[in-house]
Amino acid sequence: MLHLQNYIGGALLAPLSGRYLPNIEPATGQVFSQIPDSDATDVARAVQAAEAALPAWRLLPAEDRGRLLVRISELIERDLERLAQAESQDNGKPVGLARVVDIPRAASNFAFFGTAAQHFASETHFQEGVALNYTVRHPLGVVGCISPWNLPLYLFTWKIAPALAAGCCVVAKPSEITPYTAFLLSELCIEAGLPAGVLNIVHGTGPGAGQAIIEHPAIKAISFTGGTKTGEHIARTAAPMFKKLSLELGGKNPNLVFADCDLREAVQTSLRSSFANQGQICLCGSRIFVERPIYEQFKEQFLAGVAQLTVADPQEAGSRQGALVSEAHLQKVLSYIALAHEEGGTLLAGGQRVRLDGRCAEGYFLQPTVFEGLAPDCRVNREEIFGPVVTLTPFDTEKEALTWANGTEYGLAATIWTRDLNRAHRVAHELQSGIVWVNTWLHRDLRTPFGGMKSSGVGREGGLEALRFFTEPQSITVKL
Ligand code: TXE
Repeated sequence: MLHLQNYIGGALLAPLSGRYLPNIEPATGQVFSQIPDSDATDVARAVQAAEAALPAWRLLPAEDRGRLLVRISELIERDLERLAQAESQDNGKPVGLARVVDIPRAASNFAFFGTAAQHFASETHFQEGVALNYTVRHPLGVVGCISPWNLPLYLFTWKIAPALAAGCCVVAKPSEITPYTAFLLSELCIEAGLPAGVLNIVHGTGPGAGQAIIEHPAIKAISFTGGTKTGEHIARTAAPMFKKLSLELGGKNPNLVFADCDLREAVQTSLRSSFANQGQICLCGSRIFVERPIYEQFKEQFLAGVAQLTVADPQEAGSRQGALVSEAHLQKVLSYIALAHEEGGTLLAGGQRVRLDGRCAEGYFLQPTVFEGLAPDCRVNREEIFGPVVTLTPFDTEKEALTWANGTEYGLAATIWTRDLNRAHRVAHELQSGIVWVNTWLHRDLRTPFGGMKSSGVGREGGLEALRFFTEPQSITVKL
């Protein structure tokens, strides 16, 4: 059986304890690899390697640093098919999705920040004949990157690439539920000639390896994406040590469909924003509010689309819905379906676990599920489910839609469907969301600031924001 290894000091290493954890393929429910169950001793080794690599890495010209990152991007593109297969096997997502979203985006992350490294300059200003002020942005040093299981390589590289571009050395931990592509990335980094210790990848659990990263005194910053509860715990641990924190947490995103929208487009995109990656994307729009005059029409067309979403083996070309990531997560989502019934919802589609034949007989499949008739402030409409479950609710006024849209503790992303330009701007401005899409969804430009308001997180990733996060400004004043 495949045994993944840690990537520390440029080498692939077994965990010091010799302990491994089973890694399950969600589509089959079977163990397909073993991953290092690393602990604080492995993390300490990784930090030591990163500290040793830091003096040379931070002084390497940005052009050379950038070239190495672009080389990694090219190797990801070369191995796209192999990485897509690995991502699908490890996560349960349709391989077709990994091929067009996850892996190309991982390559873009390295290419984007590899080139950005050369364009990141700091400010200077002349103080009216008395002084010259300039700002130096020092790399923070050794930083920690911790990522989740839903978009494994995509989100892992979204943190690592800017940290490296900024001149930091990294100790990173992928989710223990989906570690495979992070391991394949370590092989590509060796092939690309990334200097030893610049990037270290330590596999293991949150309480084991993750906790050791957030507690380590030499790690100056933590960039984390994951659950809101874990984010709270990380903030409580790291803030008293004055570590810089970037936290990308949960969402309960509203999708506002106004009567004047392009209905066909709104329905088609809402199917994606509801069910892509089995609804396991923090940006998915799980609360769909539809203006009453088109409510029935939207519902009919939406349900017709849901009926076309074939739940199948993620390796099959026609699979539109793969497996959920784990049995535990499937049970969590099923508990919300039970709650939706208790809270008085009417089931319009799905609601049941799917048992497939053959190799997927033990897989974690669920029908795409739609409810209506739930109060906007009920638990199902306030708490993050993170699965293929959405609610439909009619609204009568813009004000009502906005009140409901903003009525959760989260504030990550929102979508507006309308042809009225004034309304689009007005509503976007009133939404308590870090990201607003008008007549589109998951339209990403890596230069834009990415992140949430309220309990959806702290800080922004993307573009120059990420490079600023991984650097510390120093102001120098020269008297004339
Ligand atoms: O995430 P965790 P889980 C949401 C979603 C999901 C819920 C829980 O609602 O149902 O979170 O998912 C590491 N110190 N999202 O439990 O635990 C962990 O090992 C340091 C939304 O799987 O937050 C993994 O690498 N690290 C989300 C990472 O944190 C710790 C994506 C995320 O895992 C740690 C995923 C600790 N003490 C889930 N404990 C999004 N915003 O996209 C855990 N980890």
